[in-house]
Amino acid sequence: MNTSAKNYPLLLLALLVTACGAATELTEGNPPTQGITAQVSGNNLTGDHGTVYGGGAVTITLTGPVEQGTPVTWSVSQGAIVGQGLSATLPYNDINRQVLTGQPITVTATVTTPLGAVPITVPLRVDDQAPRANGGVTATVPGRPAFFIGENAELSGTATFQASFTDDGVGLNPVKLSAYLRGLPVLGDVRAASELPEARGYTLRVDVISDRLGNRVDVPPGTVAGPFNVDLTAPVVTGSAPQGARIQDSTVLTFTGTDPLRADRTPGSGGVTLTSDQGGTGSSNTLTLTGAQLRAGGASGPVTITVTATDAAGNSTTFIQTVTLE
Ligand SMILES: [Ca+2]
Ligand SMILES: [Ca+2]
Repeated sequence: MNTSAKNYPLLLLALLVTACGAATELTEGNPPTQGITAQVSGNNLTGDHGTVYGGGAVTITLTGPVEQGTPVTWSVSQGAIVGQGLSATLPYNDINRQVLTGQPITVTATVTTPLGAVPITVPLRVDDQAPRANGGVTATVPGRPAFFIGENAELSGTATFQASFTDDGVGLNPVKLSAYLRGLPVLGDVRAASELPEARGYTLRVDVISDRLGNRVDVPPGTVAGPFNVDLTAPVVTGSAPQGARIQDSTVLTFTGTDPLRADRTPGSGGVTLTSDQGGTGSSNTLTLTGAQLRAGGASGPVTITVTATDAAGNSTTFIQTVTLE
């Protein structure tokens, strides 16, 4: 990026218009600084908002008809600058990481010439700020808002993972989550519970959170979510009566839901709840339904009962029972 001293009157005019709200006539007799340019170097990206520097020190050097040893005073509209002769550096330090990001800044080199002090201004955009945590690591299940993955959370295959960070400057690099099982890596860049084998005791870790200029969040190594469990298998339902059984008012139909072992041979998430389209009385992992309850609901003769069983992770299955109410 080059900013010629030729632009100085225009820049000053613009500054005066901004500052005073009115144009002020420039006087004649500008010092002969034409040809002095400022060269900016450092890590940078060019996008919609022009070139943005950052993620490391930025150096500004005056070139052109200006001699080594010429006195130059350096300043910056905010943050810190270290100037030495014809060159200055915006250091990548704590202060600059906090204040340089977000709005254009101006570096000014005031060159002392025999005819007076001449400022060379260099407008710059800098992003030295790392992304911010904005909700952390959450899971989402369709139909539910995102939730933090609490200890021993039971997740079905419909759960997806998100790491929520925002960047005030050039934008994020994708944040990748890695799944670990009992301390060992299982899958990098995991997006959904369905990508993981069914098991208990997963954790999620994040490797690097950085923006596109390389400003990094200092994430200590280790767990960012969990431990949580993945349960991909719906409960199994059994009924106490054979299909097509003839029943009376006094008959009690009992439906029982059991959650199979996971693939890693640990118990399923359990907590099975049962409901039916014909009502009934649920308790723990059973549902009871009497002939009298069916009749009270308007049933008579052949009846089809649809029982739904759901485990703690949200996996559900349906079971159809046919009976004839006598
Ligand atoms: Ca940034
Ligand atoms: Ca299950």
